[in-house]
Amino acid sequence: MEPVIERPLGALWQRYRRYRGRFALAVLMSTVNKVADVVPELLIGAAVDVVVRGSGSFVADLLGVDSRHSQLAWLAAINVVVWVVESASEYAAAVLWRGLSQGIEHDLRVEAYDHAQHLHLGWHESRASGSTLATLNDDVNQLERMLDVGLPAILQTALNVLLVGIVFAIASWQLLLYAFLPIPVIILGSLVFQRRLEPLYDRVRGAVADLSGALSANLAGIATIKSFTAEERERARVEQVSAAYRDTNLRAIRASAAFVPLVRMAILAGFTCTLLLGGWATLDGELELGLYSVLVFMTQRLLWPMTDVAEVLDLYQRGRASTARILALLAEPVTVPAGTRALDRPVRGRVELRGVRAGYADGPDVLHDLDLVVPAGETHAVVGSTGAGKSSLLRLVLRFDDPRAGQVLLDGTDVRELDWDSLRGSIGYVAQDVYLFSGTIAENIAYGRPDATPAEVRAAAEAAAAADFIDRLDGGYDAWVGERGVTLSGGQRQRIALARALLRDPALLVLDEATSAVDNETEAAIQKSLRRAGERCTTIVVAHRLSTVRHAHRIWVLDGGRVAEAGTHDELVAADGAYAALWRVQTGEAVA
Ligand code: TTP
Ligand code: MG
Repeated sequence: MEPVIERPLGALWQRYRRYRGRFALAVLMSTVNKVADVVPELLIGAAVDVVVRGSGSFVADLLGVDSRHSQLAWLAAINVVVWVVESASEYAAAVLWRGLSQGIEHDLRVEAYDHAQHLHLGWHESRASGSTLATLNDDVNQLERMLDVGLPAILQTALNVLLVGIVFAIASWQLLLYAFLPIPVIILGSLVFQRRLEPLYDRVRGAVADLSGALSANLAGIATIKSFTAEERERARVEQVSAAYRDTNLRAIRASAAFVPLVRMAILAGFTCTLLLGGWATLDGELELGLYSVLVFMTQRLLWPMTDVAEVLDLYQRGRASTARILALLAEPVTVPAGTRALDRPVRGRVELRGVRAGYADGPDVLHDLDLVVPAGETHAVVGSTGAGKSSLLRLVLRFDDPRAGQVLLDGTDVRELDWDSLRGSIGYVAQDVYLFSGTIAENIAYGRPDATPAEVRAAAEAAAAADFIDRLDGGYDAWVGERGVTLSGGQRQRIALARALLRDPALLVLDEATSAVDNETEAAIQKSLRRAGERCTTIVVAHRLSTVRHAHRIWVLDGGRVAEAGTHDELVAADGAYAALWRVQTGEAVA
């Protein structure tokens, strides 16, 4: 269940106190800008007033200047100053708002990413692929648009209403009423529209997700599509998903496009009232001509920006929803938190499982009441049929998951009490599905020890029987490895991963099918160097190929999440149990 954020924008406001000063400054600059923006219209009215009334004009009263020419000169000078202020404040406001939104966007993205990478593996595995990415990427961008475009627009519209309202109120209460009549209608209409559009936009967002999901899944599986000559079928499928997106989008656009004409009608009503009733009042001598012209201009300025209200509300709502999603990610509890104890150095690597019961999410137990000890310095193997729980066992040692019952101990301390450096920092791990980063071979090998010297990187590569093929690569250790290691063969990838684990010189080496993809000869070479490495560290090896594990100090045979038997290779063969049967099949002495 995702945490629910009740008031996302309030929560954002609380979270980013440090931006409040900059926010206040941006609001101030927008306000100055808006005021300076309104003044030229007042100046037009004043100019008309000067021409019509001469020495009795408003300007004459204010400045005590009689001549019309110098009155107009004064107005022109004021106008220049106001324009300069307007331009300068416009620039300052743009820079401030942009900086504010970029800053918050950056902080939030980095914080959310960092939080996500501390959430436990099961959390990531249980979410639809891409949805975390969507939050870190699309939602953060959406928030930026709200802060950068939406918020200043809301502020400007509000200021507009306020300033124009003041001018109208001074001029005539009646006209204020007429000119402002459309505003509640427009706002109410926007809200109603928003409510009607919301489900349509939801469907559009759903269709976008479907479309990008289909596209990325197909591109990832392009080799499979080709091998089954399924291009036609996939084209039809993408066409269908894309058509669904087009249609939902069209529906939303049709509905939303009706809004602007409606707003225009409301504006027309307000404008006509001001034009006509204001004009009549001027003719009757109740309103100065200068003021009348100001009011007509002002009605325009007041009402036209209102056509954007729906769009701004839309931005606001999307921004709000995105903020809620990002904050929900940030509020996700860390269920596998690091302990605080450090192990005594050097770490010896003794592993013990005591009565361990474990499983995934809400699923059944996959490990049942498991007891297992790997004394420091020994090499133990875990074998068993596929799905027996071998990888699950290793995941517990690395504490990717916590057991449902029982304890996992490293050097006699419960792994839940250890800090990450003591636990994972002592382990060299090669996962069953090797992951390489895009970068050079040397960078990949040195991933766990970025300060390693080239000589150390080379030694690790040699220990993993990778040095020969790396030397033959174009560029050697500087050869580029593509995303997920695409430029290398399966066996080459495994050996890079093994070198990466060995370079850390770990107290505990954990290998999950680490040599399953290399040929027998290379495997024998790796075995030899592993035995040398194994003199310094404890090793747990999972393998299907039993020749890989026959020299282990002890072999644990798992069956259905339980230890079926355990012993040395010779003991197990002599016991003539499950292991012996497997051994006979693999050596060709028996047919399964
Ligand atoms: P594993 O521990 O992955 O089995 P294994 O490593 O022994 O198998 P293989 O030789 O093929 O590598 O899985 C044990 C059970 O746990 C299996 O029924 C699948 C289940 N499981 C999950 O439900 N979620 C997971 O993330 C994993 C890794 C396994
Ligand atoms: Mg496995």
